[in-house]
Amino acid sequence: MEPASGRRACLPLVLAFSMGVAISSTALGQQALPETVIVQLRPGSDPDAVRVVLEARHLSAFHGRSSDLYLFGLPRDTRVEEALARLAGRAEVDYAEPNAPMIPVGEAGPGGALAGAAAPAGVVGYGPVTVAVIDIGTDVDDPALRDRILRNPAEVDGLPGVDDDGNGYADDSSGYGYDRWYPVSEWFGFGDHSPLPAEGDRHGTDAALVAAGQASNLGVETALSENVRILPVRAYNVWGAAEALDYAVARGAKVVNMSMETSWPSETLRAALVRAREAGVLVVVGAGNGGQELSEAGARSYPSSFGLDNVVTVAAVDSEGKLWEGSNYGQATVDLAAVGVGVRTASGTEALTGTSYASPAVAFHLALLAMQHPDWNHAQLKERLLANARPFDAGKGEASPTRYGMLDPARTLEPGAPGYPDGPGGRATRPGERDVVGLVPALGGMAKKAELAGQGEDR
Ligand SMILES: [Ca+2]
Repeated sequence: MEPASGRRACLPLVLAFSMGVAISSTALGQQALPETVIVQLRPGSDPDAVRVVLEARHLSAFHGRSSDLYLFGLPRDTRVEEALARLAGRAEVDYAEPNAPMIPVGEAGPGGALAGAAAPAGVVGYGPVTVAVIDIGTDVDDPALRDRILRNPAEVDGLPGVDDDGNGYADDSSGYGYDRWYPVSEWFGFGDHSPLPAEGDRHGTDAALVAAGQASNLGVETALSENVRILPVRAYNVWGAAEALDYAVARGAKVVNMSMETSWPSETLRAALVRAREAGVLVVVGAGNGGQELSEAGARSYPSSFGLDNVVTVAAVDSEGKLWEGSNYGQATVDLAAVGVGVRTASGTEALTGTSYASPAVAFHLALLAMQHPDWNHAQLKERLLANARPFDAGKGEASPTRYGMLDPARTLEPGAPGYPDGPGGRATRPGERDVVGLVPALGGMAKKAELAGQGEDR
């Protein structure tokens, strides 16, 4: 859990300049953007009634699968707490809450050795499977990633500013994005719906590279990673993250990675996670980098602490299988651990450490499982994943830092492994399908992967 850095504080300036918007930094500084509150109205209630109570100047209806959900922009002199107090007990309000920031599960400095393990033989399956990466921005043109991005052909060939495929989102050719001030930015006319990151910010790109199988902490080498499709969606607050979840489900994501967290138990976010569950979608989240126990009595981090059964919470261990000292842990809400120390991606230059990179490793393995078992839902995939976790060293003098242990990649993907049983349509190992899924010989390691990624530029 990293505090907002000086770099983030500079973002308004960066955005204004990068978008060519005619707002000087001074003007933007003086023009304080309004604080916002989320209000779920009871059915049939009039949002204007709430607008009057709050003296709100702006409102937005939720752009996803939820009715009667609105975001109100408050007058400059109204604090969020005061607005929520005004709404307490009103008949038309189901709930009201802050539009809390979602922040990346922070990364720590370099350290640790590269993880490595033999590839399991004969892992074949159908593809592709889509993994949505909800984060603070992803470079969809990264050389090692761009061939793995889920494209939207109608938008790729479409017109700027037009929703060419009629899915409700204009220009979503390579994912979608909600900017830091969304939807306030829409009110002021500088909203940006690209999935791209702020310049120099690699958090989402690196998470996406891990989820795409382009990293050193996965424990397996399989050409099936080419069948993982990454759908990047950018979000910075719970309103944006909730819309991002609905968007990911609508685009057919089977697995979602969120290396993000909020300290606020947002009902808006929880409801979107429940809608993902109804669609059979698993959401993998980092446990957080506070080095704390997440428990009923202790620290909370959401989505982890909601306790939803379609959420998989991941702690970080080093390549020796020892809990990383900065990782949050806890039997109550942390499901398993994966390698998240000294992670190298195919196009990054630094070794990365944090639960941000352990989480997408699990998302990657869930995508491979989903290829093997295309008819499995979130519960079946999760059961197989957790049944094959193995014990590991807590390093804190405690029995077990997670509920189920740590990811065992090869065992999890083994046909007939413990957990939800292979069904008649579950295992996709049949002669002749190698051509269908475009298998190539397993790659030899990170150097080879980087080489391949470089070649990809010419394809
Ligand atoms: Ca569209």
